[in-house]
Amino acid sequence: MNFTRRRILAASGASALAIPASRAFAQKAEFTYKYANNLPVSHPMNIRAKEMADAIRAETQGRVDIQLYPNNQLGSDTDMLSQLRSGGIEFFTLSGLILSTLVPSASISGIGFAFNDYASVWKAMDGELGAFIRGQIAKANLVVMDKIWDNGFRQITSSSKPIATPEDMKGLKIRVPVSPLWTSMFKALDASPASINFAEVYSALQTRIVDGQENPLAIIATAKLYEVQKYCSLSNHMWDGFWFLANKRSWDKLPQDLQAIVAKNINAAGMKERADVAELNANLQKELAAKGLAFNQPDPTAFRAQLRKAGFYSEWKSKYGDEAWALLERGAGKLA
Ligand code: X2X
Repeated sequence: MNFTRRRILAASGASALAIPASRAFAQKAEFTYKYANNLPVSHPMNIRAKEMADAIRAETQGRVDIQLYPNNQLGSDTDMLSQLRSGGIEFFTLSGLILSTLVPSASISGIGFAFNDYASVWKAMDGELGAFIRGQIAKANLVVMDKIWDNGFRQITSSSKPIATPEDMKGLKIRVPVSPLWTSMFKALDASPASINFAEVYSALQTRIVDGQENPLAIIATAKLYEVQKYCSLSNHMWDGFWFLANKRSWDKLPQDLQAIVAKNINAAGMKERADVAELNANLQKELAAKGLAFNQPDPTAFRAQLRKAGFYSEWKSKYGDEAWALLERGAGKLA
């Protein structure tokens, strides 16, 4: 077993990542910045972010101290996005799809069944499509790091029935994150999507406000969603990633040499997080099955055909515009 999986299994509660007061740098930091996110402390995002914060503290001789606030401690994604914009927090990682509530084209990477594998994801997101999206994010007055962090290919879980064909989606009460693209996609599949922030997902499933949700295996495992779900359909229906964002005023306060150290370490941590998540998503099925989740592997062709029939691709192509859509298809192949 690799080290990430061992740590995820060993980690329990916030104590696993409690940050000890840094004794190495007794003086108060010049820049004490908050980094907040929505994921459990045991997810590779928080494991790598903690290493990253330590490395930044060391490399800046204690001048920059990034403090982690994982697991929606500071509120839901919606709350954290407004805190980021107002300067209440300095750093935040957010799915491009949720960011699209502010930067509409940021959801384009989540179009259903666009990417077949990680090779095409990274080629697009580290290439022209990613550069285009980052340009749009910058226009919204936010700073975004070059390397997007991985969330993964998403899978559908439910407490009521296995999802094998598009017909099984009919009327399924399924939680989706707060994003027009997500709602549109699951409506096109004839499901009944409910927009709910991740902070509320476990309890929404537990109390049966919704029957299902969709997320990569690394999140189903670390957020313990398997405790409140029975079936998992390996639909790989979309890829999702987290942009590492900064408040512009706070970022501009950092002298250039410190900006360079911070950006370098954030991007390097993101690359490690990508490797961790890809490995987890490839290997967690057995562990989750042992915990009682029943897996099935649907044929994606029928789902894609249903989306096409419902007009999903042509609708979103006209929303994003030809330029952005061409960049997506350059990485993903012909969609609409
Ligand atoms: O809200 C979700 O489902 C999550 C954790 O995958 C995102 O942040 C998009």
